[in-house]
Amino acid sequence: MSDNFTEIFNEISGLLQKGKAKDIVPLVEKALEAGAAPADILEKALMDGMNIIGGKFKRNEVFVPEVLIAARAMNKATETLKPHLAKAGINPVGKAIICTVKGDLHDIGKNLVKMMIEGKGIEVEDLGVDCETQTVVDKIKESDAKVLCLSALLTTTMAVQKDVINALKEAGVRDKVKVMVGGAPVTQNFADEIGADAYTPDAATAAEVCRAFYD
Ligand code: B1M
Repeated sequence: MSDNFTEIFNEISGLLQKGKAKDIVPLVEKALEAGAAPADILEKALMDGMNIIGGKFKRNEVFVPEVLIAARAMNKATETLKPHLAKAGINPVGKAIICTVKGDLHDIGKNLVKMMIEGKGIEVEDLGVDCETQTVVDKIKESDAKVLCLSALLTTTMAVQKDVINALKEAGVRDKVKVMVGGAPVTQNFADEIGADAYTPDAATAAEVCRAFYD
């Protein structure tokens, strides 16, 4: 089925790599109208493009400005996809909180995790990027959210996930929430080590595991 869409997916991936935020939205809409599955557009077109840019960034073939404009195009395109991915969820079954931890500005993965969780019928409050540990603790104290999702993309900031868990313990609210961790450098071993309730490698699995906490 997705083979029918290979050409348009490649085109979308190419536009993302060039950071063509304006051009990418109509093409995503065109793919949707042609019957492409929103999850396939996400994975086979957008994430494909982002992975290619990521590889080039790693090899010093492109630099921060190119990555930033690609990221902007990715965010525009995922905004277009959002209602289609969220269709499955009707009335929220509960609430979750998400953020990228202090010191970390990467938000594309977090936004995808948020979107996929929303697609499972869970209301998600987004505390944004570079989020102070104390802000997270205060939010957990006042909120009835059942799940806290922490994203970290840097080897230096994954340790902040541990700080958040420790701060929740110190504030006496650790048992109020299930803590889910993720992000490229995070592993199951690390999650176990810091006492997180769940680790998932990608947004789709994160949404499934998160939903299971409400069932
Ligand atoms: Co950054 N950066 N970056 N960067 N950047 C990485 C992460 C890096 C691996 C690139 C590289 O060297 N190959 C590297 C980290 C190295 C390391 O620590 N080991 C790196 C670096 C070094 C840096 C800077 C230090 C660069 C510099 O300034 N010299 C700097 C740090 C800034 C900061 O945060 N303080 C920096 C800056 C940036 C930009 C601002 C230019 C931009 C971010 C723009 C934005 O997010 N709005 C950027 C980008 C885009 C990247 C890469 C290229 C792509 C990240 C991305 O969005 N991927 C990245 C290289 C790469 O990953 N290939 C890189 C797509 C996204 C869908 O995937 O975020 O992994 P990801 O999310 C996945 C999973 O990880 C998972 O689900 C998502 C979807 O399936 N997931 C979760 C994420 N959170 C989860 C939470 C969960 C569960 C799953 O549960 C709660």
